[in-house]
Order: sequence, then C-alpha cells, then structure tokens
Amino acid sequence: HKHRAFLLWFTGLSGSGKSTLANLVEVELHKKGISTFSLDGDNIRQGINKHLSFAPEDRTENIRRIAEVGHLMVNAGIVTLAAFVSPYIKDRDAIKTIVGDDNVIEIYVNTSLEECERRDVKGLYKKARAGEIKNMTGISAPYEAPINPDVEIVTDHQSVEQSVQLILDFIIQKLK
Ligand code: GGZ
Repeated sequence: HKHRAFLLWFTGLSGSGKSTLANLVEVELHKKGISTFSLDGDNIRQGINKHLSFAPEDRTENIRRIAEVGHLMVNAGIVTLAAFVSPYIKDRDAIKTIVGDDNVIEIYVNTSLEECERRDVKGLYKKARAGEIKNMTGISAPYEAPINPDVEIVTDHQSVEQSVQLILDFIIQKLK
C-alpha cells in the first residue's frame, strides 16, 4: 500500500554509529514492506562526489548534491536514508530547503568525541592527532550539533535496539 516518502538524515561525528543505525532502521522498514534506498559515504564519496575534499566548501557541495539526489528519490516515492557527518548547521538547513522541511527527518547521532576516538574504526582520529590528516571533524574541524533535531540518539545512554526503536516510533507517527 502507498505511504508517503521522506528523507531520513543521520548526522554525527565519524564513528558515531550513523551508518549502523541507518542500516538497522532500513532492515525494519523492509520488514514493513517499505521500499528504501540508502545514501552513504561508500556510494557517494566514491562515486558522484569522488573529487570533493573535506574542506568546508567541499563538504557544503557534498551535502547539497546528496540532498538533491535525496529529493529525486523522495519524489520517486522512496523512503531514503542518508548518513553523513554533515557538520555545518547551514548545510543541514539547506537540505530542508531543497527537499522540503516536512519531508526531512533529522536524526542526531550524539556519540561523544571521546567514544568515537576510542573506537577509531578507521584510525582517522589517530592520524588527525598526529597531524597526518587535516580537517578532521572533532579534532581540526568543527561539528555544529543540531539544536532541535527530530530525534536525538545519545548512544552512551541508549542501546542500539532502543535507538532503532526510537527512530522507528518517530517514523510511524510521522506516517500516520
Ligand atoms: C571527517 C572524514 C575525514 C575528515 C575522511 N573529517 O567514519 P567514516 O570515515 O566512514 O565517516 C567519515 C566520512 C565522512 O564523510 P561525509 O561525506 O559524511 O562528510 S561530510 O558530511 O562532512 O561531507 C570518515 C571519513 O569520511 N573521513 N576524512 N577529515 N570524516
């Protein structure tokens, strides 16, 4: 049956758990028969945005293009999930302008820098501390936390299961 489409936008530090949560939410949406599409660093930064850096203006362009793609997907009736650091408030505001305020659900994956750095899955924080990479969010580039996100996941206090449920509850209520 038909349902309305929207863009689920996950923002947070590298290693905060954005992709993990987005993937789990996507599985649950599939179980409900909802067709989805995921946009993430792996299919965007290695594809259409492969020549963009992590300098502020390139991040802005990265997010703008993803929002435009998200807009197309949402117009095609597909629930779209996007997991990007998206550290600037003005860039996240622009997403809402492009896609439509009412079609965007902003999810702040609030994991402390300490925890992200402890995980350091890709070794990026270590390299940033050593000065081997520049513009690392949280170390040598800012992360502007959302002031009024639709959903905030404080991963230090919520389990993955609880977090997924919180997001699903918000979506279900929004679908009504
Ligand atoms: C932040 C970086 C950087 C720098 C490489 N700063 O944990 P990851 O690896 O998989 O997620 C991060 C990803 C961030 O790309 P986004 O397109 O989401 O960023 S933005 O929205 O700000 O444009 C991280 C990796 O790329 N990465 N260098 N300097 N993250």
